[in-house]
Amino acid sequence: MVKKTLKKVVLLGESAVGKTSLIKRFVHDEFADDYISTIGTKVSKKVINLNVDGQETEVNLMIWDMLGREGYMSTQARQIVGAQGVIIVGDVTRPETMANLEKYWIPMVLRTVGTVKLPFIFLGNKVDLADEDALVNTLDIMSELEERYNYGMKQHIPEHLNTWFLTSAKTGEKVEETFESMANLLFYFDRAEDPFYTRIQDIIIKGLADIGPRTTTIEVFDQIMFEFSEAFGNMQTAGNIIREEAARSGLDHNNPKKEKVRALVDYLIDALLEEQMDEEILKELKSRWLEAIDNIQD
Ligand code: G3D
Ligand code: MG
Repeated sequence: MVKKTLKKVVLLGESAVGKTSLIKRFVHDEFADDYISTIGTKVSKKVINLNVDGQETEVNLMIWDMLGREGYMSTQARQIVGAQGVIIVGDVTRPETMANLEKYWIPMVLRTVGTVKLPFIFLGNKVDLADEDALVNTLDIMSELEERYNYGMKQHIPEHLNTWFLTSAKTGEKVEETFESMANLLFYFDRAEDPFYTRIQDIIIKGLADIGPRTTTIEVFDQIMFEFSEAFGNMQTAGNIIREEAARSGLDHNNPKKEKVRALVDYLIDALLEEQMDEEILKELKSRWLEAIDNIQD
């Protein structure tokens, strides 16, 4: 029997990076130079058939195109709600749009979707126009994004697919592969849990009962996560922030490195500052965390 699933996927990224063109290319297999800039959202549908471990699955993608401009935060956030997959697009000929994948779009998605773990696919579009510099810059960004946000994901999808691509809506390069990869990731995520989030919950539960000195990197990292969650108040949101900031620090939760934990401390303190917490208290908290890191023995 064919299993059927319906999934909402949104395309995000600055205006004119090529979101609408990519969807047109994928859904209708055409590229129109005179296509009118999108106003608001448009939803297109396309079916992808998968066969994973002998199980036939029909993934119905509902693809949301949207108005991509910084500053329309609430409109964008509303449209991300309920999304099961996110494709974040930059234009390789405009480096600032590539930098904004991580600076703007990823944090925005993570804050909007809360505890839900979503598959991300990153695109550098307009590769048909790329020069050498643009390619080098894009490849750098992509390898970092893959490491931070899609670590280990590639092994769950067929070998010819990936979690990032250099695409061209104009020539069609890697457009099909983008959506095929998304369908595969969605299928995988259906069954997966978020190991990082499970760990944070674990720490919160265990942390409540735990006492005694912390001397290894993992113990100190756990302590920081626990105290941050306590200071923050809302455990779920705290967990999201930790996950997001840990990714930004390049911290691998299975094997945390002292220097990455140190970087994380800065981000977490910033997050608490944003919550209007007392600066004196934060100063104390920060120096305690840094001291704990200095005293790590492993
Ligand atoms: P958006 O939906 O992200 O805002 P659009 O972006 O799909 O509207 O594309 C913006 C402009 O970039 C359009 O040009 C479109 O034709 C062009 N474009 C999109 N993708 C590609 C690509 O892969 N290669 C090239 N060469 N151009 C692309 P206009 O001139 O209509 O503004
Ligand atoms: Mg558009």
